[in-house]
Amino acid sequence: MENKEVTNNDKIDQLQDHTTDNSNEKLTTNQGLKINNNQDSLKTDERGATLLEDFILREKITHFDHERIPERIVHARGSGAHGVFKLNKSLAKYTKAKFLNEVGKETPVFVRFSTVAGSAGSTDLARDVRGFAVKFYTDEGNYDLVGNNIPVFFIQDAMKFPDLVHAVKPEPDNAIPQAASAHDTFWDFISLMPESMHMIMWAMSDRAIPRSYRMMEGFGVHSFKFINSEGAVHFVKFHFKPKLGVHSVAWTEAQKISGTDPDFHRRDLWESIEKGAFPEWDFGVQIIPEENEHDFDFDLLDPTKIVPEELVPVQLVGTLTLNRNPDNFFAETEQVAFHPGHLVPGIDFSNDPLLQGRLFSYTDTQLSRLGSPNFHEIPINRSVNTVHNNQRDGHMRQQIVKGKVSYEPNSIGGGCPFQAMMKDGGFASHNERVDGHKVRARSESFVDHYSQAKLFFNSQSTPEKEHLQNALIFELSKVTIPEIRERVVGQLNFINKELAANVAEKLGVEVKKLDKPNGSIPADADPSSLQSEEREPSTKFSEALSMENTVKDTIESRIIGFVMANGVNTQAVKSLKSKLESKGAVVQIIGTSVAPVNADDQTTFVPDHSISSVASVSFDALYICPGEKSVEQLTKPDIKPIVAEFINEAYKHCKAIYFGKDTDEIYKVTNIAKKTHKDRAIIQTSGDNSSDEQFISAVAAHRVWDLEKDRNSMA
Ligand code: HDE
Repeated sequence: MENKEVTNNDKIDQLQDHTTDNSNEKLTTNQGLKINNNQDSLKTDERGATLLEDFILREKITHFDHERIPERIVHARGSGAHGVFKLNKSLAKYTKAKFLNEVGKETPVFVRFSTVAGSAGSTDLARDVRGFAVKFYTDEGNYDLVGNNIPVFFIQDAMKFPDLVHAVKPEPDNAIPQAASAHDTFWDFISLMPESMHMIMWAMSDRAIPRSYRMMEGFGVHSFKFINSEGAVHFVKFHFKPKLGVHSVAWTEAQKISGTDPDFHRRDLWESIEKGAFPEWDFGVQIIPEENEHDFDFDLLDPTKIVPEELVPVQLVGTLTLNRNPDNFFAETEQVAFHPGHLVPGIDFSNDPLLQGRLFSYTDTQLSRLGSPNFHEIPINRSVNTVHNNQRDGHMRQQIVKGKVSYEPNSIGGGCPFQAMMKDGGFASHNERVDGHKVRARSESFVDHYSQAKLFFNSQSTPEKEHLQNALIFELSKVTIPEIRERVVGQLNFINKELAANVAEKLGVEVKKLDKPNGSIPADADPSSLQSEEREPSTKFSEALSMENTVKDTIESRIIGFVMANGVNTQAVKSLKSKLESKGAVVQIIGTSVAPVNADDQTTFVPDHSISSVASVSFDALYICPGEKSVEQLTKPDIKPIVAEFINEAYKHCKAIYFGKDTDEIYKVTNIAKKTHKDRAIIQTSGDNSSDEQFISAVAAHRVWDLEKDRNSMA
């Protein structure tokens, strides 16, 4: 017999393969009884009452009535995928976690991305933090890294989490608004919580409206600990950096996408994986020896702080690739249960008080959502390392443990299952010396709330600063209570005076000096001594914080809309299409209807969309295809305004637009014709290679955010 090594991927397939293929099968009840009529209930007569005896109807309806489980209280809206994590550089020096030791080691993963505030059916494009939760199915048990796309958090202590979430969720009296932070209660809370100001800078930046889940960073947020085989401790911060770069959409675009395609991110992830354009991230770590814990002007345990990459560089050590869509959304994406407390030997918690609180919450929430302490037996949650313990029974128990023994120590079962020695992979918490008083208080080292907010703001490019400012104006304009607006402006004033003044002007409030940063001050401290408004960040500027400095040399998986009508020039379409596709871009044809487009030779192109039923927000760039007849069709009076609006909107959203040869008549009907400034992403061609290349690099650069004002002034 062939002796084939069983990989973890094979094990995942076995464990998780509870899939059913219904093809060529007869319909049955849940007891396996074949059903002979699935159309009608059992009645006393054709027109008579239904009989209680109808066990088939009752089974079907009862099951249906219980199809929903409670959605996640936060992060309800999400999408997931399977994949693999590959280690490229050993971290054995720092951690004994086996999946981080052996170069080339591949560990299966399941990743779920999410928004935080909205319900399961809410739009993907809400202005919100994104969850980035990774379950590593390691040989030593499941390790969950339950992070976000923003490296800090709103609050410093778990005690405030329910308050934060209550504040951002729909208001309790009328349940408005859905999936939005732009309302009174959120900003009321924020205005009284200066510790949230660093996170607010991130959440109001374009990071909160990503172009794609595939174009977001991921962060573990808290400091964790690595423990090596000698027991030495290093603090560690986890990072995922997308190979496609970090890109966002414009806020006006996000709002429109929410209407035209609320599943934009879900669809994007699904389709990319289906097409084989597998999303990839570099996995990186920032490592700080335990003895250097206090070397920084912030506290490593404070989750409202980053460790600037200038101080501790990110070492890239692995690759995360998502390569398989779930077979069933509910069974996998909905039932996957993450928990920061799912650890493996070699990784441990720090004393970050937010992380410590999370350690309680996640099991508790699984009990309420999945309804049983046996949630670990659901295929998606199973460990590839088989589970052996004396836990038993409970709702929906799947495992059938043989024998009489369910206690330890025992002699009847030969003492099994045994405790594992550390050398055999037994987990032992880091043996940390603890010496202190029992207090309900916060460390003074947590009290600097503004300096890293300044660092973030100062590190943004001019367009990014403007977007952040506009986001604040948008959000605060929805706040109806003037005092709240004023208090937020007062907080912003501690970060940047110009930002505060600009926001204040648009809100019609004054910049008032707040007496004291409120909120997280130890109860018996003198608040004035803890004010941090004048503190400047020791790192003044960090390149890594600006999306301006992200990857801009790939067009992989960008969606390019080809606008055409009958008579389009086949040769031009085919040539650009193959160039773009050879670089991994996706070309979608936009016709005047979905009827096949007859080109200027015998070719026909089948449109993916009709221009009247799609908006340009669904594309990264446009090609206005050449062809005399096509141009004629697209400028006919009935369709001309639609074409113009379609292109104008792409123009406003700073996208690359390529006008093919002799498409001047279309160009003229757009606002672009009015432009007086130079614009590197508007390409008009004579059809040569250099304009193709110019277009490709404009697409790779994502958007010309620096020209946004010029472009919008043409609207
Ligand atoms: Fe969570 N969080 N969280 N959180 N969180 C949940 O667990 C909680 C926090 C994060 O795709 C819940 O299974 C508390 C920080 C993600 O399934 C719940 C506190 C970060 C996900 C919960 C925090 C996160 C959750 C809801 C403060 C970034 C979605 C459903 C002490 C590092 C995981 C669930 C998925 C989900 C509690 C703070 C990330 C209620 C109490 C900080 C990505 O247990």
